[in-house]
Amino acid sequence: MDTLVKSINDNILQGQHKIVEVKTQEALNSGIAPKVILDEGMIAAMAEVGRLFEIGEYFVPEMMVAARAMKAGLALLKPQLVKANVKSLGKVGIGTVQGDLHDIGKNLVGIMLEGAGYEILDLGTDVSPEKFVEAVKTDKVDALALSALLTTTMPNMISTIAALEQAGMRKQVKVMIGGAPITEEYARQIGADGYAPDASRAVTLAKILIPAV
Ligand code: B1M
Repeated sequence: MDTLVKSINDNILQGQHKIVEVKTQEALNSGIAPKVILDEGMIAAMAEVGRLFEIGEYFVPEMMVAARAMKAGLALLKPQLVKANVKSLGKVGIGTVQGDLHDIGKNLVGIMLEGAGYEILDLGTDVSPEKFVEAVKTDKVDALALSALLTTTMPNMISTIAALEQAGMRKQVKVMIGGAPITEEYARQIGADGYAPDASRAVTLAKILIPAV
């Protein structure tokens, strides 16, 4: 691994957001591909944070500072990942489901979709089924992208789909889902239109689900 990329990875693990910012800028200036910085420097570091949390070496405060450090670096990568697109390919409402506060993956999916030419309505985290329904009614989104990182909040994807059905809006919106505990099988089970395991495959899925106009 490149030493700058390794330094980004190490400093995310240590929650050093200012150093992550500096090293990310240096890595970009030295011509390292944004995708390498993202995958090897940032996403790999967050996976390690999760592992350390699981074995009891990290606790919630360490996860929080690591997340802040990743966000600081991601903000610098965003302009490189999002290229200006003149015509919108469609509008996607994106949010983390009710009860769930994890937003890094959701933000990354939003950035990649935006980069691919979709208009993004970011509904934030802890989004209630009613708020998702409102986005379809009022903001006329073509698709909803639901994110869940906790096994305990996955069922809120079911509640969201049920709320869309109850409001008579299920047929007019595509529902795509993702997040670490989500699987293709789960998407099928709950009647979602599709599942994407990561941000770039969320773009591929959006292209399939949202017909080009
Ligand atoms: Co949380 N947390 N956390 N946490 N946290 C996990 C998810 C956990 C797996 C850690 C672990 O035990 N190894 C575990 C969940 C266990 C489980 O449910 N089975 C866990 C836990 C337990 C908790 C708390 C309950 C801890 C506590 O309080 N005791 C608590 C819950 C709070 C809540 O939400 N109500 C909690 C809190 C937090 C922090 C606030 C401290 C912080 C989040 C900060 C933030 O997001 N602003 C945090 C963090 C940082 C993590 C880990 C370490 C990293 C998550 C992350 O950002 N990954 C995480 C461990 C892990 O995931 N390995 C963990 C990087 C990100 C780029 O990946 O989010 O997977 P990810 O997104 C990917 C794909 O999943 C996909 O694309 C993204 C990019 O490729 N994707 C989609 C995501 N959404 C999509 C939507 C789509 C498509 C693809 O739509 C189409």
